[in-house]
This record gives sequence, C-alpha cells and structure tokens, in this order.
Amino acid sequence: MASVSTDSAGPPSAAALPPPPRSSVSPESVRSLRSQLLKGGDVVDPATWAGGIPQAHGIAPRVRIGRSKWFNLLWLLPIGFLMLIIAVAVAQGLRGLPAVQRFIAQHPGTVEPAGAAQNAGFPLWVAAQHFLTAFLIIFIIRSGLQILSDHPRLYWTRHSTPGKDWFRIQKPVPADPLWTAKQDSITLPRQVGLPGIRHSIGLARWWHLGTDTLFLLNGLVFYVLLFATGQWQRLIPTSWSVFPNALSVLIQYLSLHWPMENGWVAYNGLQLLAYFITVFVAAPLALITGLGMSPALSTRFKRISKLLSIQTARSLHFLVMAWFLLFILVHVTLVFTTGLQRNLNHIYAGRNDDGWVGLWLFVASMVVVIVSWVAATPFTLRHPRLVQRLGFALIGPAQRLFEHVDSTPGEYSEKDISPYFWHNGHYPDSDEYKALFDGNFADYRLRIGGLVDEPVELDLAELRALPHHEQITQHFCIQGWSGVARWGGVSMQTIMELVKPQPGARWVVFYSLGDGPNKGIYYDAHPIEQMSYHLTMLAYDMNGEPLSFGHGAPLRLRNETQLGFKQVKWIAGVEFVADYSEIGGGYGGYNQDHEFFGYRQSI
Ligand SMILES: Nc1nc2c(c(=O)[nH]1)N[C@H]1C(S)=C(S)[C@@H](COP(=O)(O)O)O[C@H]1N2
Ligand SMILES: [Mo]
Repeated sequence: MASVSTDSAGPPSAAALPPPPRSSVSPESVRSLRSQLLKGGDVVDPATWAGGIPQAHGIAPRVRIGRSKWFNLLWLLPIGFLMLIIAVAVAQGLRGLPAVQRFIAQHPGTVEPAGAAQNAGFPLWVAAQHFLTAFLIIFIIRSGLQILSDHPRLYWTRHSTPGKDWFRIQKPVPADPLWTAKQDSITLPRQVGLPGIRHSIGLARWWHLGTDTLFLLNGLVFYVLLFATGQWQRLIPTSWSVFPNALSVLIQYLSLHWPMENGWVAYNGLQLLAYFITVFVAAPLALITGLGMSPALSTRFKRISKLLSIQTARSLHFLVMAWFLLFILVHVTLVFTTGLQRNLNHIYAGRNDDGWVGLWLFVASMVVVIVSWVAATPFTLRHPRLVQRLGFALIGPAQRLFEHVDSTPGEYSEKDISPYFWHNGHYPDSDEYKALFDGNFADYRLRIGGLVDEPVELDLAELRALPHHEQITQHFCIQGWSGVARWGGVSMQTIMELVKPQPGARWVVFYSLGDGPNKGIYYDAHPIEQMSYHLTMLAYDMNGEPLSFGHGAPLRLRNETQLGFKQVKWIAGVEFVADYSEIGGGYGGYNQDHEFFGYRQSI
C-alpha cells in the first residue's frame, strides 16, 4: 500500500473553519499551565532519581538460539578456557610436524615493508594518541553499557518485539500490557556503568557522545599524521603474505613459543591484521552504526535505514564494542607477556631498549586512568548540570546541524507497521485526567496560545474537522527501542495557519495533562522551524484507532526529527514562545530539567 500521507479533500480547510470567538480565548490561557511545572534539582539524589525508581538488577547476558531457547553467555568462560587449552595442545602438536616447521621457517611472522627501516621507531604523537585512545575508550564503553542497560535488549529489525530480541541482559518482557521501557531498564554496578544508577541515560549520553566526539577528533588527527608521515606502512598490510604470516604467528603464540619480534620496525602479521581491523574497520563502523541510530538521519536517509535499521545499527554497534573489548584484552595480555619493558618503551617513550622509562610513564598513565575511572561516577552525580553543559558543548553542534535535515523521506508503508509498540513514560493519574477520560474526552479542550495572533481552544470534534494528516513513521526512544506506527491527526502546519504565530515566536512548548515521574507536569519545547516539517503533527489516531490511554489519549505530538521523549503525550496545551528559559527549570523540557537530557535530540 502507498505510504503517502493523505490530506483528504472532505473536511473544510483551516481557513474555512469558523474562528472561535476571539474574546473567549486569551493567549495567556495556556500560560497558566506553567504554574504546574516544577524545577528539577542540580544534583542527582539516587533516592529520588527518576521518580524514586528502585535499583533493579538484570541477568547474565543471554543470546537466543532458535525461537525461544536462550544461551547464557557466562558459559563462554569455561568453554573458552577449555578451547584455549585444546588449541595450545593442537598447536604444540602441529609444531612437531616437519611441514609446519617448514611453513614457519618460510613465514616467520613479520614482513618488513620496503620503507620500514626509515619509519622505524614511534614518534611522540603516536604515544600521545595511543594514550588518549585508551583513556577515552574507557568512558565510551562504560557510558555505552549504561545506555544499553536502559533498554537491555538487542534486535535485528526495527520492531522491538518482545521475545524477538537476539540478546538480552534482562528477564523476558512481562505480560503487563502497560509495561514501560523505563520499568524494563536495569541497574549496572556503579563502577561499570557511567554514571551507574538506573535510567541515567541522559547523563550517560553526554559522556558517550562527548567522549565520542573527542575520540573522533583524535582519530582524524591520527589518520592525517599516519598518512603524512609514512607510519601508515605499520598498520596497512601491503602484501598477501600477511595472511600466512598471521597464521604462522598464531601457531607460534598458541604453542607458547613466542615468535621473533621487532615491533620497533614492523609488526607481525597477526598484530598487523588486528590493528588494521581495529583502526580501519571497527572504528569507522562504530561511527557509522552510531549515526544509524539518529532519528533525524534515519528519517532523511530512509533508504539506508531500510538496510541498516536503528536496531541493526544498535546491534552492530554493540558487536563493535565487543570487538574492542576482546582487542583490549588480547592486546594488553600480549604487551605484558612479550617483553613488557621493551614494549612500553616503544609506545610510551619512543625508545628501543629495556630501560625503565616506558614502564614508569605507563604507571603514571594508569594512575590517571584509575583516578578518572573512580571519580567519574561521583563527579557526575554531584555536577550533572556541568556534564550536561560540557556534553552539549561537544556534541551540540552536530545535534543542531542534523535538525535541519529534511525528514520528508521518512515515511513507511502499511506492511512496515510494528506488531508491538512499547509504552513509555509516566502515566497521567490526576483526577482531572481521569474525569476527562471517563467522559470520553467530551470536555477536553486543547489550548493554543502565547505569541500567536489567533489563540484558540479546540475540542476533539473541532480537531477532527481540521484537514486530516496521516503518516507512517518510526519512533526512536532515547532508551534504544523503536517501532513503526500509522499516526492520524492534524499537521502542525495546519495549526500554525490557524493560530498565526507572531514573528517573535521561536519555540513551541507542548504541555501535558500528565505529570512527569518527579511531579510537575510533563512538557517539552521544540524549535518553531520544525513545526513546518512535513512529518510534524498532533496525532489523535494510532494505527487507525483513537489513541489509547497508554499512547497518549486524546492527543500527542509527532516530530520525527527528534527522539521519543520529545513526543509529548496527553497534550493539554501548546504555547508559542520567544524562548523557554522562563519555563519550568529553563532547560527546554521535563527530562532536560529533571534528568539532564539535551533539548536538541536529532541524534
Ligand atoms: N506526557 C508525557 N509524554 C511522554 C512521556 C511522558 O512520560 N509523559 N514519555 C515520552 C517517552 S520517553 C517516549 S519514548 C514516548 C513513548 O510513547 P509511547 O508510550 O506511545 O510509545 O512518549 C513520550 N511522551
Ligand atoms: Mo523514550
């Protein structure tokens, strides 16, 4: 079926609709909702965090085999150990064979490229960049695990259907039809996750995206210097003989007879391949799969996103992390067992001897690493606003940039609609909402005001009489799940034609009928530019039915350039404002005020 949005000809256009008597609606009416907002705190108190969400631990990682069997990955530890012992026995047996001995003599392990002698040694920039890489990746991995623990499941399709996950560190999804993604999140040990408490994804993302940006810059400098200096010959295989040499080194390592090494001049074949994959495959893949999770880019580049859906990107992103962990483990083990002092002199001190300088520099760097590691969580809980500000300083420019991409291509077709759409957020529990719900929203009035020429109040019948807009689009929750649904309602363009924003209006604030988890009503501010995007609308229908209670009855926002938490549900009013610094805590939304999220969430 076609995926185009249908602006049906039937109902009258916005202009034809009789304007409500002006005197009856004050532009200030919606403003009164501001008094129901609460400022957030400036420190994290784990006891009241996210509405006092209790810590809840997950389970050991499991991978699904077949339809519903789950394999506990902890078994890999004994299995891996056993396989290693077998591999050592096999390698030692192999080394007794004359043919293998000839093979090793022929391919001792290292192929020196032509220019190797001139490029011998390690310049200081390599030492500095090696340290920075090691330092940053700790925070990248810790905050990445924190992000994963906010939706502790991985999938291969854009539908995040319970039971269809291929990996989880959480029990199966309970049958509760209103089970939320927040309830599904888990706690990590404090010194593993960053910042470590449950559902701290807002702060984790600042760490992750901020250190990613630094990692990326460091990597770009590394690429440039690598090719500018000829050092690339150390990392890029230039002859097919790298493969037999790598095999030879593998047999030598496993048989516990270390090969002859001269890392000062060139790496052995196995090392070369591992470094090459890490620098030129894994690192770029981390970036590409990271960008593959952006709502703005995925809606703009839907064709790529059809292949690399957010969930495929997320799963691959996780596997890239697993590669990095494996690499670090093997790399560090071999550095320690193949001549520690000389190895450390190479990379830390740029010297090719067995002295102590490299070791001392290494120890000093480890002190920096350990102190930063231990301090990161308490620092973040004490100074979350600083983390929020620093994070935005680093990744904000990219987030702003991606907000301008055209979301028009982001529509899907009927067959793409997700069989299961997660619920999320804090359900409204006020008497006011209950009364509205029980009365089938007959008394519901959407208030739109602020900096507009024609403030209005619309009931559901009036909203439904406005030109109908429909779109089948994908939702991207910040926690990591996604889903496609058909939304029916009114385009925000229609609303703007109706209310006529004044030139001073720069932001549009959506207030909810429901409170957030820490009390005070939920709200979120959006740049006015995005209100005229083709995929920005107020939805009263979902998949052909009136919006359910859980998904935001009677009215919710869709702005497909942004993450899920900005899609305010149970909308009470819409206010056009010059800026949002006077609203709530002044950070642009409930989660920004209370949970240190960012206000621009195109990525
Ligand atoms: N009023 C209100 N709107 C809200 C929330 C909330 O807690 N309160 N949660 C947000 C979050 S985090 C997400 S992912 C989406 C979830 O929408 P769904 O429950 O329809 O999937 O709603 C958003 N809108
Ligand atoms: Mo979300």
